Amino acid sequence: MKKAPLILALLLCACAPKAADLHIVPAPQSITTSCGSLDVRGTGINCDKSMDARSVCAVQQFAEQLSLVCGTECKPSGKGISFVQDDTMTPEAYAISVRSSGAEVRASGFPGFFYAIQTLKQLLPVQIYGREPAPDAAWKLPCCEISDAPRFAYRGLMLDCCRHFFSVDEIKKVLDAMSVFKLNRLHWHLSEDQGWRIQIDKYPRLTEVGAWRDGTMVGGDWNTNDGIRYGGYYTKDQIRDVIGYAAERGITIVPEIDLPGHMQAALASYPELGCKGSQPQPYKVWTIWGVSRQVLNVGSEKTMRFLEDVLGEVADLFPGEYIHIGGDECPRDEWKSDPACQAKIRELGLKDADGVSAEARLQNYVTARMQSFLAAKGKKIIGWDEILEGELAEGATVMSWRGTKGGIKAAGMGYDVIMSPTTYCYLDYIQAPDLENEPFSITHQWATPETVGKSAITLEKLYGYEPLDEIPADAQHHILGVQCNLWTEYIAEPSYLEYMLFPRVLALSEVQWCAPDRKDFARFKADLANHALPVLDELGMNYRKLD
Ligand code: TNX
Repeated sequence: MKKAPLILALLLCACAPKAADLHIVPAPQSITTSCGSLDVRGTGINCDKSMDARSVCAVQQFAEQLSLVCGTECKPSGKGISFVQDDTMTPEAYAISVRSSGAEVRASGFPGFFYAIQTLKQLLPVQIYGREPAPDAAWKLPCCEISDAPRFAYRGLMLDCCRHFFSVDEIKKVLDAMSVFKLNRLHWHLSEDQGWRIQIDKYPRLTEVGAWRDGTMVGGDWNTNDGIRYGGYYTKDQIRDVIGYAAERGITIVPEIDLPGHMQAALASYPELGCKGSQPQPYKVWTIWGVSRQVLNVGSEKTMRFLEDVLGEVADLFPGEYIHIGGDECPRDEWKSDPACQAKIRELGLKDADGVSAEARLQNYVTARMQSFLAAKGKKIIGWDEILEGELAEGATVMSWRGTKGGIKAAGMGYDVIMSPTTYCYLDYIQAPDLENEPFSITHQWATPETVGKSAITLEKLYGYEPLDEIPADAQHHILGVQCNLWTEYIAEPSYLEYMLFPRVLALSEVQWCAPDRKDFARFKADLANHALPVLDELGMNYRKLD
């Protein structure tokens, strides 16, 4: 007689799916499962009256999508899934409780509700991402309790749309996928030696001239040029469209105007911004890759006005709090012989000292000026870790790319940091230690079959990145988050762009979202195979198949 309850309990346990069978990427903080499921065909989907309009809109879109794929309308009434405002929760946190009698979703605002919806979608058949009715799929949510919140607030991805240009539609496709995996920042690299990509009203030649180059070097050979005029740019209307599209998906765009180096396209447009006298030939939008020695003449007030005008328009256009001002790879040889730069150095009393040149300090001065200019417009700056050389003004955020040292140092000094080291986060690097079979990438330039193993950024390598390694406990709160970068010197086609992004962006999402104890590469790979990769298929995304 006593055995009956035990058998019943065992039966109940046996019918519940294991948490590991639910395949949510990035893995939620906590998830428990129980028996049964909630049929969502034609289910009621309700919003609490105190929810804000954006959240309600996100829920409505979910209801419309579910109605479409189930082939039965989900109504905003009746029993089913209830979205409930819960002000006690942190901004990005959410909780989901699914019982066979109904489901409840709690969050304190848009980000939480949006992420809850992403999780609900991952609990459903992959056709939820499609545009076709699929009435025969199993439209059931498994009974479960999920409570979740991200580890890091800044969960970024950078796209270089300068070396090669990608259409608004392609960017939206990437934003769609980013939102599924709960990334929340797209760092949009918009200016380069090889092309200027953003409309600036006050300087029309930036896009008339600077957006176009006379050909591109072929493969890794610097002595070649394919002779094909190449370029493109985004109008302000297109950019507003992208900003709005991203915002609906919980993503803020961080625009980058890379200064004072990587500016050759701007110099081709407005040669008077350069260091006169040092040019053997007129400036041209660059047709080769690398670090150009032709940089802005920052000794001239005219250049400063140009930068402020450009950043002013950028600040007016992008609603996010951050503007990235680049700062990387700026050779300062031209400044050494330029009279205006040297006069500025004297005027500011800058000296070679403590291993930092007067010219490096001149770059600090430019960074600080842009920072205070943007601060007056309510914006904060992010810069590549070179901005740390010399003295960096308070309030700047450092993006650590040359390994992790810059980030460790900056956090220790009290600066906010976004970790983006080449050693783990460079998606332009080859994905497998196989030079022969992987498509031509930047790694092919320097790696040999013997060394490629070291520089390859495999899915597993990226997955294993621990951003707080070597960060002292009292500085860890300065690590705002993690970002991967996709530089596109050798990436001209959308399908190759996607191949380099995926599935590595999914590994990135767990580095950004999950506490270390929630990470498990074997589980993650199973989640990919069983669910996340079919989701990418449904989104029409190209990706590298698992090994
Ligand atoms: C370094 S990362 C760069 C880029 C290149 C990239 C190639 C950084 C701030 N600068 O300009 O495209 O390497 O991997």
